[in-house]
Amino acid sequence: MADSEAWYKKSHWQIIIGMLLGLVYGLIAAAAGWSKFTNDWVAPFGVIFINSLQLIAIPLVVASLVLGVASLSDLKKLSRIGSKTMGIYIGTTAIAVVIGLVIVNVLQPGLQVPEAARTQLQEQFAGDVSAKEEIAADVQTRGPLQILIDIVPSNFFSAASSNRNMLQIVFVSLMVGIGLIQLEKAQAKPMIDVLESLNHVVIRLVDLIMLFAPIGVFSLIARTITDLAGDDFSQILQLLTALGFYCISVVLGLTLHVCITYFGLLKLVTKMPIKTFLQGIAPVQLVAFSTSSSGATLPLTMERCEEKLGVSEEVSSFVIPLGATINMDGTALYQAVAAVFIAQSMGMDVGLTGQLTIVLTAVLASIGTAAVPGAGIIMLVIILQSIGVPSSGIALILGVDRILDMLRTVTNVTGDASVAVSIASMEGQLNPPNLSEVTDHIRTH
Ligand code: DAS
Repeated sequence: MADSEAWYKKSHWQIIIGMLLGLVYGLIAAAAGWSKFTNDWVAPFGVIFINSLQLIAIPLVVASLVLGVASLSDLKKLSRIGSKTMGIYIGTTAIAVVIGLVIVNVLQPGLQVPEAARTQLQEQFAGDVSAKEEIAADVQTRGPLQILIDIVPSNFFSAASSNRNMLQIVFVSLMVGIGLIQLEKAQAKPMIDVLESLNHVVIRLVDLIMLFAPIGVFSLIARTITDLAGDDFSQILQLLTALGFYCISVVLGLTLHVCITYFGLLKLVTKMPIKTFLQGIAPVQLVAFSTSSSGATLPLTMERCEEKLGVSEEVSSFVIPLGATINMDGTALYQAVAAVFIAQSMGMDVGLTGQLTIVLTAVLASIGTAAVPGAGIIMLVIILQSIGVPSSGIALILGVDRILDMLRTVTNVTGDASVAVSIASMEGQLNPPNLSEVTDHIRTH
């Protein structure tokens, strides 16, 4: 883990430096009138980065969602623990999405985006927006249940041929995963082996794409600032203010979710003081923050839950790995906020149907999100496509994504740990070591 931790930490600073340099370059380019040079020689790298994120979304969904669902086959063995775990995981993720939607609809950070930027975004994504208009036009001529019909493709390959059919791809992946659960282990093994290998390849490709992130982020920020400042510099300040409101919305949502949902759950089903829980998982949260990877943090999450919080090995070894695979409340909440923020910044109204679609797709997407840095924004493509918002709109938020990735990963692992402690308590398998031992140990380490 040390190597990957060090690697992730290094990549954080590279992306943050790319973001700041993009801001500085954009301001200089705008003042020096380098707009054409920027569009010809800098902007393409941002487009390449966005395209690569959209490219990897489909294989990432198929591999990680099918495996995520197929991994539930263990539920049959541990049906009591399994069904409780799944119920709490799905429930807390749905609550996270609702908290995110409430905050982004109340604060409406996207409306802070200046008019010039809105126009620029709509022009920049004109192609995608026409797709949205096409879908909108269809909706007026179709029946009330057409949205359900559209989820079931008649041909998977035609569905996979376009990012616009993400819900169909999610549906087929779910069905394949459910089909695999029905098979005998020996029958399912060949396909699961292939999908596991594909999943490793895709996650490696995500890491490689993220290597390009500092350049991609630099290019996107540079182009946005240069184009914007063509009008006047106050637009830049307004756009940065809007992004600031967006970050505040995500952080507020994550904080509320941890305090309300997780602490509420612990209070409800365990006698463990919140302070003890936080002391027990503090190192886990630090590693999650520094790596942005639930996967890299997983071994430590299990160790701390077993040794410091008294979760039995049986519960910990089932609940926590499952959580790292399918339970990403921080990511789901962030995706709800980001999707509505991008829609607002383009002057698009998501509407109640769209918000309900976000709840469904964000919960499903969190099952399929890989536990690696940047996976959340790749899966955001699904949410945006499902509500007809141009997925290239992620260009707007990429500059601040890594900082939010660190925070949402902390929420993800905090959720896994709080559910593990709760399940252990419900199963009578929670034996917290003597509190003084815990505090003594922490004081001396
Ligand atoms: N970084 C992911 C994780 O490891 C979450 C995300 O990308 O949203 O949990």
